[in-house]
Amino acid sequence: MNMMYDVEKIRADFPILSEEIRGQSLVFLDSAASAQKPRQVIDRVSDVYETSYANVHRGLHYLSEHATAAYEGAREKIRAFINADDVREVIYTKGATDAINLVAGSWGRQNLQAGDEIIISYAEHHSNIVPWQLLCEEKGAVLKVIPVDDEGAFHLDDFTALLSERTKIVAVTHVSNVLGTVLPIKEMARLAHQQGAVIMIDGCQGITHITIDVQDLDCDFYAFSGHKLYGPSGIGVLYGKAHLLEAMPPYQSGGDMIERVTFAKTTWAELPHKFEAGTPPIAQAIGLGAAIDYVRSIGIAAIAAHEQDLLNYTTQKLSAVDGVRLIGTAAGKGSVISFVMDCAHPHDIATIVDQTGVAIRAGHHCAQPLIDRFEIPSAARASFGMYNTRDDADRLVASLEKVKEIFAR
Ligand code: 7TS
Repeated sequence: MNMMYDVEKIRADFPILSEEIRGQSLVFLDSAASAQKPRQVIDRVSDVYETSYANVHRGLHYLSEHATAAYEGAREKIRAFINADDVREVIYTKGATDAINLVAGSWGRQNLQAGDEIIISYAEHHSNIVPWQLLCEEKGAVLKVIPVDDEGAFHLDDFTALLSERTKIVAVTHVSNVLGTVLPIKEMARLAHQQGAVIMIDGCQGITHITIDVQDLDCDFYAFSGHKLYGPSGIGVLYGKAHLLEAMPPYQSGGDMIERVTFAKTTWAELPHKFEAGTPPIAQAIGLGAAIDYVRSIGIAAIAAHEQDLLNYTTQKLSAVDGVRLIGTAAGKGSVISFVMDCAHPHDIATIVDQTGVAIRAGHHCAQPLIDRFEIPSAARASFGMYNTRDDADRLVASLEKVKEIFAR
């Protein structure tokens, strides 16, 4: 354990962690679905509404100028956080799903033709499968899927075998939300570019545990949601290389994304506004800026090291529980643990551990093809955030013993 990492101090920043759930202290092991929020984010959002709220980019009055500065200031924080070259490359979206749909709906519609190929991986969330399927249907393009082995690992030669001169875009997750597997995206970007394809990374589970440098990765697009990064829901980000975004048509249209409208012809606003039609999630964007400040004050590397410790500890403990099978054991994996038990369905597991105040996720995790691949009905999943402790892991393991007792009866 890292002695410098003061998890109790961090926990004190998250008001919900002192709530009692079913009469017991909360053990929150579902941060991969959505993370809890620190006081610093909650306060920043209320502060916007209490002292400085107005619509952005429109008004010439004090409050609007103030809100615009904070909203655009948050964009700069995001730029620095992912080391984008230019703040115009940071597009606010509703979330990762919205960001991926933007790439498919704008770049995809513009650049794909019948017979072209899109490569995804077996471990994609539905939000990085279905938009590409719809695009394939519309364009007569073909979806190719990188296989995964029984440990949950991906192999670069399987990827290169799928790459061809017909590949137009590679759209893969950075980290699997079910297996925890980290994909070698920097190498994949290099290989995709060699074939003249672009690469989009679904960074939902990467941004929270890995220091992201989009220039070093040389990815063309990187998408993530604010709510998994300890920020508000309803806000997300699409990073895109400026020259690609500049050449892309608008995705949605309306106010704020125009330069000049006449009934005869309309021209578009400059980046990033071209892709931000309508009144945006103002307080949410500012809240995401506060979340990034908070995360940076602790440090992604320190958070990741803490979570790795929990992952190793919990993996060891869970492996020792009779009848537990772990799903996803690839080397270097991130801090989610999916599992099934001989004695109980994952939904029953989640319901019973919930009775003891322990929140885990169960189901297909919006990754049905992956669940089918492992020939399981669904999976239970514990996922860690910066505020979890070994004690949380012990509470989970103790609850699983209870599951066994109940189903052994
Ligand atoms: N991509 C990945 C890898 C995800 O884990 C998720 C959400 C999404 C995309 C979609 O994000 P959204 O914010 O646009 O909805 N993952 C999960 C999960 O694992 N459990 O609940 C949601």
